[in-house]
Amino acid sequence: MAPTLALVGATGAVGGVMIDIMNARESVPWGEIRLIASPRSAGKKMTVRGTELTVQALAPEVFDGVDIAMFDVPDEISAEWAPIAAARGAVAVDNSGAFRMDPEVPLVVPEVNLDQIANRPKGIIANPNCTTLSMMAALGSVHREFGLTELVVASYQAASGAGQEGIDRLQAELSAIAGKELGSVAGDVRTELERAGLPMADSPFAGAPLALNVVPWAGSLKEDGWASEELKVRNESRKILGIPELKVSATCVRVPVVTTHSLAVHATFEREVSVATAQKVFAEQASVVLVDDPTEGVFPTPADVVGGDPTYVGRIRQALDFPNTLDFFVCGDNLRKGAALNTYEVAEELAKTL
Ligand code: 11C
Repeated sequence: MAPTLALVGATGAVGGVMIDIMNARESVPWGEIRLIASPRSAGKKMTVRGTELTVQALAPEVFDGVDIAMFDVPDEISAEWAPIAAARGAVAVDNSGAFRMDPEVPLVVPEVNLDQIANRPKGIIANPNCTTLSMMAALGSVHREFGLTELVVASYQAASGAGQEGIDRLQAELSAIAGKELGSVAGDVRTELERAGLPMADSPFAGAPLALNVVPWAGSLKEDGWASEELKVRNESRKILGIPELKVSATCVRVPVVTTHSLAVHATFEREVSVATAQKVFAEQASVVLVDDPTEGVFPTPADVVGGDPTYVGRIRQALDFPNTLDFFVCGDNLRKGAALNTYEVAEELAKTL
């Protein structure tokens, strides 16, 4: 019998992308599809693959008969409800941070460690953070070729990483400053936004303007001045790649881009590297698109790749002063491969095993 799929968080930004992905698939393996959300959204009608479905309120019974439940909800909701779904017989594929570092929960990127989906004693599989995910298909492919030992990354993260609130805030800031001559005097953007009724205290971006700016902060404050996003990149990269001692240092930065995270990657390997081999490896990875022709000014940018499924890689260079080291730039849509698509790909792979 075709498996039953539940989508928990169906009315959120990532839930909407999951529905778009299902609608765009030539075929899906599902029999029944159930849409689930908070009681506030229950009763809402949404169309999936031509059928109008009514959103159901999150409750234990909605998981009865469900084979796979994709979750895109806040950490505390997943922490409570993914185990309930699993106890009712579903495999939960969870996009929150609640279970990612649990040793009994695999953290899966199909291009890198698909074999891990079978290893799920809690009936839960975790989906990585969108920043980690945005580079992982590309990084995994060069790791297989050269053997990764050290990773230094700087992220350029889009506003939608902070959800619909992040998108709305960036759009409001851009509207408030449009056509004004700002950005040449310290503090003028901040003052103009406050004047326009956009107090910094209300911003999801660490109390700094995002328009005409970059903000060297993403997530919450952790020990010794690290931001949670930076520690997620370190811990999750180690777990996905299966290199527990991997040396990682990350700096996460928010930029005024609506959707698509970018990362500047400085990766050191056990074996000798070459740009030509790296380009070949990237080109051969099905979910990576090589966009790398410096003579023609060709490289990936968020504005050019947003809405796409692949990870786009360019600016590939052999680091001049660091042996066995590559520098490259990746862009990936943080709502698609960075969240909804990877979760859905894991669900599709699971469906083949049921
Ligand atoms: C951001 N990467 O850009 C975050 C959003 O752990 O799933 C995703 C947070 C997470 O703000």
